[in-house]
Amino acid sequence: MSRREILPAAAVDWGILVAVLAALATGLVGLVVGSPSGAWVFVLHGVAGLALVPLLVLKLARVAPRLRPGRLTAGRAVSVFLVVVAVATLGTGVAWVHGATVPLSFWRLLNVHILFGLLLAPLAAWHLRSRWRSPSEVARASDRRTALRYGGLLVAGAVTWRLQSAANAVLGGPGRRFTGSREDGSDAGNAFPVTSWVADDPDPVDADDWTLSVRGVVDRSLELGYGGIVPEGSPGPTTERATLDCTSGWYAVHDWRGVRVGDLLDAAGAGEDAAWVQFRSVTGYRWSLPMEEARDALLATHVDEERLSHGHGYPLRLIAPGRRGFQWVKWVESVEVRRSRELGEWVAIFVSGFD
Ligand SMILES: Nc1nc2c(c(=O)[nH]1)N[C@H]1C(S)=C(S)[C@@H](COP(=O)(O)O)O[C@H]1N2
Ligand SMILES: [Mo]
Repeated sequence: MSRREILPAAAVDWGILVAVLAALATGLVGLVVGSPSGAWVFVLHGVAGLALVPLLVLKLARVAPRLRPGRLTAGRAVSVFLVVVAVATLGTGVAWVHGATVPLSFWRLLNVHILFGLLLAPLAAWHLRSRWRSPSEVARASDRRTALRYGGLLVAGAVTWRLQSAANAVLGGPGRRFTGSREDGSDAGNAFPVTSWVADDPDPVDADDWTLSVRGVVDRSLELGYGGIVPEGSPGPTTERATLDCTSGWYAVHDWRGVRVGDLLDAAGAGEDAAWVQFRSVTGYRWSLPMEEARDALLATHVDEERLSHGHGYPLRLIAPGRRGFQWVKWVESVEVRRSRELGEWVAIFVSGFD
């Protein structure tokens, strides 16, 4: 390590790689985390992102001389683009945390952040392919001072993250959950954001033409009309308070009223080897919950005593407490009891609605 270097070049590059991978992994996993036991995923995401700031500064200071216009090769142009995308990812992430909003009708700032983050991965992989440094190279170039400085960097990332959260709390604004989502429209009946994941936008469903079918691994399939979704002999309609938390960064708490899925499954006689329950929309959008969790879930007709509006899934939508919004299937027309999970639903949530 030369005396003017704060960290050896190889150690900076490895640090960047580790931080990018950690941020990418926690960013992706965070999209499906809905219960507070997973809050650490979001903390790690913030710390990894903040640790990238000083590392990128060190890296840019080192490579800046190579970037003079006369010396720009195609490879270097891609690297410059990579830097731009990395800065955009960090910038949108930090701006979003601090409550910035963008007037991009459909897209929220968080979606823009996710898009930049996803673009970063292939660019970084391309950038790496010719620049691979083995970990032993880093070990040779490092000493105790390097390790200490790295420790310092991580502590700085964690402290900055704490200060940011504290500043956020003091500056006020609508409350944020551990997922980072901001409150929007709680207890306001149907007056909360309508969000579809990608392209789902069906025509309004006519409840007179609609039925709910309960099928699959059951003793008897059921075909229920809108007026008959609460099985006879069951405890009756249930109201439950639950939080809808969308990955585009907002949440709302409501009292949802409807039928307990377990009551439907009892009426149909779910088989012994039934393990999953899949909820399917009229659009083909679908998601499954494990049996025990599905029994506790609700299929709602009402929100805060108002009948669900079309945008919110009339006539029937899934309420899956502790799950992120994209799993709360709207316009549900079938409940299928299954022995295994259908992996195709991971595709369906992206492509349903495209003809
Ligand atoms: N059929 C269907 N259900 C869906 C979606 C969709 O696109 N299609 N979007 C999901 C997403 S991403 C969220 S956050 C919630 C939003 O519910 P809301 O529009 O009532 O706010 O519905 C979920 N259910
Ligand atoms: Mo969502």
